[in-house]
Amino acid sequence: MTPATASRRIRDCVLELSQGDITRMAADAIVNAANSSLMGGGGVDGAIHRAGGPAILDDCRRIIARIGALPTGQAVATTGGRLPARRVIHTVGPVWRGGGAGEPELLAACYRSCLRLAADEGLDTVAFPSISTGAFGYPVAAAAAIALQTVAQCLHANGRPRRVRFVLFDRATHDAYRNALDRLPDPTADPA
Ligand code: AR6
Repeated sequence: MTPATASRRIRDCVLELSQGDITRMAADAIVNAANSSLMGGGGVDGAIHRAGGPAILDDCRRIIARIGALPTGQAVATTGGRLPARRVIHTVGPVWRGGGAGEPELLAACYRSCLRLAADEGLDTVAFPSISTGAFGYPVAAAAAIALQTVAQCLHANGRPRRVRFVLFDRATHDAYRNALDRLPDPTADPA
């Protein structure tokens, strides 16, 4: 596995960053930044379906037949198909509409939903892309701060999964997450 470029220990867990292609990650689960249809798309969604093969879409079709559509902020899990990851956790990030339409809360809900599902399935290592900062237009510095704070709070509260890695595709996104990690408040500190 590619070495992490930065990391933070929280309880017995590790929160870490790397730059690269999430479809190559041999984690228990990788997260997909999907849309409510779960029928695939561009960006990381397209890459995951291409690399993982049709078994992922078959599972998505069964889920959509049951629930209709996946609401923003929620998450479901499918097989990883041919991916090195065993499972794919699909979540739907908010479309950026200027910040006044509940986007921060919905983005945080994505990360919480994915980590809750991972804990329910007993998955120890989870890799996230930068949800919503591509086609959905969420400004990356703001998204990075929410992503890392939310994951850090979950790890502090639950002590699992043991390892959470953000796999950031491009240099600018990686550097925004690196800055946000450097500024991450201590999750054990009392709020002022
Ligand atoms: N590995 C890691 N990150 C990637 C990869 C990859 N292989 N490919 C792209 N990214 P986006 P969104 C990064 O657009 O904004 C889709 O069509 C990308 O550079 O994939 O949540 C869905 O079907 C960016 O930093 O997701 C939805 O309709 C980040 O992943 C919609 O786009 C997220 O970009 C979701 O938009």
